[in-house]
Amino acid sequence: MSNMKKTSKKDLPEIRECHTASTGIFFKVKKILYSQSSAYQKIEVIETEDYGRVLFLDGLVQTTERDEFFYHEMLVHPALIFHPSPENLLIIGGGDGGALKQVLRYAIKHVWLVEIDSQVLEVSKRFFPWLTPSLKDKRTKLVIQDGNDLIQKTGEKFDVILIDSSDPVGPSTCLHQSDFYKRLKKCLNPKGIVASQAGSALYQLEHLREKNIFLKKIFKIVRFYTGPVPTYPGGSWCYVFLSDRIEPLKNIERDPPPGLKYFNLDAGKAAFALPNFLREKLT
Ligand code: AG3
Repeated sequence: MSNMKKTSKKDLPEIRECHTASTGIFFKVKKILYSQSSAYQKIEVIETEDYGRVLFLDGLVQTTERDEFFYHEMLVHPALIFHPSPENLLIIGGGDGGALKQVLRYAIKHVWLVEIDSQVLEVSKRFFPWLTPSLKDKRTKLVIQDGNDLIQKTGEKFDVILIDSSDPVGPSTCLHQSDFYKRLKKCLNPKGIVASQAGSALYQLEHLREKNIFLKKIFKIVRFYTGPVPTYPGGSWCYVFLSDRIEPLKNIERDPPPGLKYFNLDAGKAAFALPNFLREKLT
């Protein structure tokens, strides 16, 4: 959890996310731009020297101005370049608009963004305006609802579903559980792909191992991939690509769109090559 600490009178205060009882990341706070609790969580936006604006939810770093593209591009582009015809998409979470911005680079028909906390959307519009114009795109259907609830009730089928959740705590807890993925599968077209953020390669290894076990019971193809996110715990982040029909890397259906800062085909291929310690846990 983050906490503000005044180190000395001359120093700027610090905000930190603890990864364990003895490690974590801190940022010197140039300015507190926003700090309020919504019905679901504590929302903080801080202006920092090195990472620009940083969004915290319940003390966990979600989005920084400087490195959000590492995460959002890796979450979105693998699913979008390997799907044969992505037309109807769903993003669960992602109220900062970062994943949506990447999705809208493709000629898709519709994308639903389902965010549980309207206050996250409002805060993002105000403090991360370069991520949020996509909320106004004609193809975007914005729904303020619990994603878990929506997928139980909707009759809609999707080609690609992206899970842009937080850690398995607070409002995101259910988005990491087996029942959620079972329901998700019912909303997926036969050639559908789910890509989900899956957690820290270093600190959430046991959780990843368990996730792999239950996901393999639900989807025929379960492929974890990784990428760096400098401000997330451990710096090395995991994602999971799920499908019954589509094997990643087999058919590249389209080139990634121009103008990306992180993702390209080689970076995409490399991401699926797991280091030994992950391979051991996830096979
Ligand atoms: N979703 C993944 C955030 C996980 C970060 N965890 C942490 N800092 N402990 C990011 C949402 C941004 N769209």
